[in-house]
Amino acid sequence: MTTIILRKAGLSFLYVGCVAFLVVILKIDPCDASWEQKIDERTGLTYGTLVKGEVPDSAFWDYITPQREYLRALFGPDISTTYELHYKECERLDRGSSLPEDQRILAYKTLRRWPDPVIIRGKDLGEARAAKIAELRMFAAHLGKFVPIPYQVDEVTPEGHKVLPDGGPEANPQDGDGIMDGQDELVFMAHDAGDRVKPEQWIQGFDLAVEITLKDPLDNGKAWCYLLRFPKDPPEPSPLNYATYDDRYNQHYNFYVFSQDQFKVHGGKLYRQIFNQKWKIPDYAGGTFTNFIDRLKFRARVRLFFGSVKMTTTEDDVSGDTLALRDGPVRCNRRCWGQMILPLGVKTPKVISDIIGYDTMFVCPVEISVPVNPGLVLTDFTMYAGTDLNDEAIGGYWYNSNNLSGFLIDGISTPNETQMNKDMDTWRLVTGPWGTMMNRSIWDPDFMRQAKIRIEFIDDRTREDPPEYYPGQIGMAYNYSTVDNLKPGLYITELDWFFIPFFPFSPAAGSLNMEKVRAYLDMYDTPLHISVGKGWFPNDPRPKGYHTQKLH
Ligand SMILES: [Ca+2]
Ligand SMILES: [Ca+2]
Ligand SMILES: [Ca+2]
Ligand SMILES: [Ca+2]
Repeated sequence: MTTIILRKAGLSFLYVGCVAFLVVILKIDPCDASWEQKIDERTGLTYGTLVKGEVPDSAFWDYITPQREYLRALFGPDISTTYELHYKECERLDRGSSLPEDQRILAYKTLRRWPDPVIIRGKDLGEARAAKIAELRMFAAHLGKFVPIPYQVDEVTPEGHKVLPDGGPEANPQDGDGIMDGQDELVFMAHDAGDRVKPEQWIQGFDLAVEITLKDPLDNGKAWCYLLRFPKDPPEPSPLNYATYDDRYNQHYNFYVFSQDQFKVHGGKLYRQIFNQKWKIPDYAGGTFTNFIDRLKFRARVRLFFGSVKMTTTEDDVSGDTLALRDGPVRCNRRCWGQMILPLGVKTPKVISDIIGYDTMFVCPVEISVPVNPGLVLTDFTMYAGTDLNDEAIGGYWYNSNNLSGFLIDGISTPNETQMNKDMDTWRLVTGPWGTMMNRSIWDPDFMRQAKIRIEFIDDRTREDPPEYYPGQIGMAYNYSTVDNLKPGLYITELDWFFIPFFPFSPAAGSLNMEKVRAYLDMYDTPLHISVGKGWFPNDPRPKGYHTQKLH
């Protein structure tokens, strides 16, 4: 019976786990209300307030404001974001300035890539391999200044486990050795690379310099940055912090997007779940800082014993919280657990998943390990996962790779919408004055072979889909998967949320800026080339989870 063991799997597979333990089928009863007045020590708010999502967001501004002030102080009043810095450098290229006036600049940055994180393993770092991580710093030349850039080294154990040292009950700082080993990862953003210079003309005190060159294979644009080692008194690193997690309010702060995740109470206990209930995009990223979603929905219908037993579960039936964190300046890896709460106290195995935030995106490797075929019990399961929007999204447009003319989000279903092409898409996107959210799913080919997946778009406020904060479905797009029998094996799928800054919204269907969409697809499909002196190797920007870290 209990033959499915879900280890380190991701969100959407949470529901598979319930099958294994389904011995009793009852309607799940919401907790009694006595918990509502209980006070959460970390916020001073009542459980009732937190569960309703009435959570302040001012800490986001405490996080972002000093960073924008730092950039203004460094580069002048018209640059308060890395986006403005990047496009100022791109404008320089558009003007055709190719000969730097400053003799110390050997070549201008010509790389136009914006979203890509750059991930280089220690084994590829030349002389910096085996360096003490604490002695390393990264710099780049921007607008005539040699400045520290955000970077982090994420250590990995020789067995392939991530070191997540920055908090949570399963933090494992003892597993890192402080040395840049072959499997450790140096991480920074491509947009932070700059002009080519000789570091010794700009800064003193280092005894080792590794010049890292990035090249876009599509247009040969290049940019450079420098990994320097300071045996004594290394200079202050950059104060920029592109992604972080605030456990008090269960909020993710990324430079270009704010996320509020759900609180949930099960059995009188408060959990900080990983399901989003608010996305807000600030004005300096092209949004209005208005929440445009109802919630992230992960739902499953399971049929057991040749269809004689049916059960529906939702994201509300899940307990879960943070296990461990690696909260660096460039990315924040939050490892969470989740568990279905079933009637009579029956619990499914814990599912573990990594959510990795960067400045404009969240990437989530979804891993499922099925050691034994559950077919004896499970007849089939249907799973749908997607984001329902709210009234603020009305007036926006929805697009995907198979429906490029787009649909108006107005809570009213049209024949065009119901008869759309429902084939699997490679990306989808919602955009409005409040900002832009693009999703990409990269499915495990072995899962794809066994599942029937189609894409649904429901924009109909009369079709309620509880539980939800706002009754009715508004611009709700989701994957609808049906699986009869899942063969034993490890399945790895990636779910991504991209928040494209200043995606030009115009209130007309079909006016999609494909260049900005493609930039986020190119990140994985045409990865940057990297050199640290001799030869080129490809960037490896895709996120790794628990198993994928080991497989690489
Ligand atoms: Ca190490
Ligand atoms: Ca951080
Ligand atoms: Ca519509
Ligand atoms: Ca709704």
